[in-house]
Amino acid sequence: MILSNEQVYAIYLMMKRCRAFEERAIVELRKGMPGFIHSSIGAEAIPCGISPFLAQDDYILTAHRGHSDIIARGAGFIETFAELYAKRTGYCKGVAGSMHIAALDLNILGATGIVGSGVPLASGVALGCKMQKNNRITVCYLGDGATCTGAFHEGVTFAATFDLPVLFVIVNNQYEESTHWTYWGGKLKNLAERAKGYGLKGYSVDGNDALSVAKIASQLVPKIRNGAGPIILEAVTYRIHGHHMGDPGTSYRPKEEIEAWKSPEKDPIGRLYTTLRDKGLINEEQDRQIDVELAAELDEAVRLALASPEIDPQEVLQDFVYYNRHVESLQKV
Ligand SMILES: Cc1ncc(C[n+]2csc(CCOP(=O)(O)OP(=O)(O)O)c2C)c(N)n1
Ligand SMILES: [Mg+2]
Repeated sequence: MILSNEQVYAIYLMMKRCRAFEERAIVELRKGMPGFIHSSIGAEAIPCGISPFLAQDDYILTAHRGHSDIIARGAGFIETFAELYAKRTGYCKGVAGSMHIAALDLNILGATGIVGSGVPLASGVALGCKMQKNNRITVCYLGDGATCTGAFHEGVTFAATFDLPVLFVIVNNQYEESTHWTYWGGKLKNLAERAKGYGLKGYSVDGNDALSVAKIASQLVPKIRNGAGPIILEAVTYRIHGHHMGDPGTSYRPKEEIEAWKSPEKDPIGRLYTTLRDKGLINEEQDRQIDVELAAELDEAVRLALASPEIDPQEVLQDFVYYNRHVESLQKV
């Protein structure tokens, strides 16, 4: 697969969007925005390389570090910031926040803070798609640590048994809170090897190289859509920040390691910038202009979030009423 210059540039822009969002979210958190931020800075190439190959009605699920996953799928700054600020205008009326955000209109079925719990959910969604023969696939983003959970085992077993159209993307950012992935990885050389235990195909890709991610996504997505069944893709990256923004992340790993991964030679945005610059497709001035425009868009999103009302407590209960009615109607079937 050869990407056009426009496609590569679009991936670059999307990575810049994800990075700018996260950087601003950290600033807002420090100003008093509620909740936690688990930063995905450094891992943007993974969703930005995969998303262009998904159809509009495909589904994604993600975990507690999922801001870039949803932005790369088209989530807007305005609704996402409103959600982070716990406002009525957020994607989930402000009751979900960063770790449980869903944008159903975009087929973003949700993040989850329970490590690994997205895996069986994704398999369930993929089962629904298979039964409805709707030709949709589901992408499930999960962490390296999530592969050690029982939920991962059950969810992947289920998907393998029923040959479901799902791509499990293991975002191996190398850390599970303060533990390096190899601590729990046993004798594995990489996490794609876990696929063998389920009789599935597993692939490992440099998750900081957006073009490599795009290339493998362009191959795996149509395969799954054409009935190949579930596939596991490990994308190796690095968690630049601490586990969440309250964790400096420096007591259990060398500072030099962090600095090396932040360098333009390893950083996914720095790497793609160099590629684009060498092709004459961008220069420093144009890059600065992108930052200026993103900052203005973020200023407006934050302004609107702050000016928005909180949800009326009665409305929270209403959503439960709808849920209960839905369950009741299912029970009658
Ligand atoms: C079932 C469960 N166990 C433990 C936790 C606490 N916890 C939150 S994040 C995390 C580490 C997850 O590591 P990984 O899956 O690699 O995701 P990352 O944080 O690196 O994105 C843990 C242990 C949890 N939220 N859920
Ligand atoms: Mg991890």
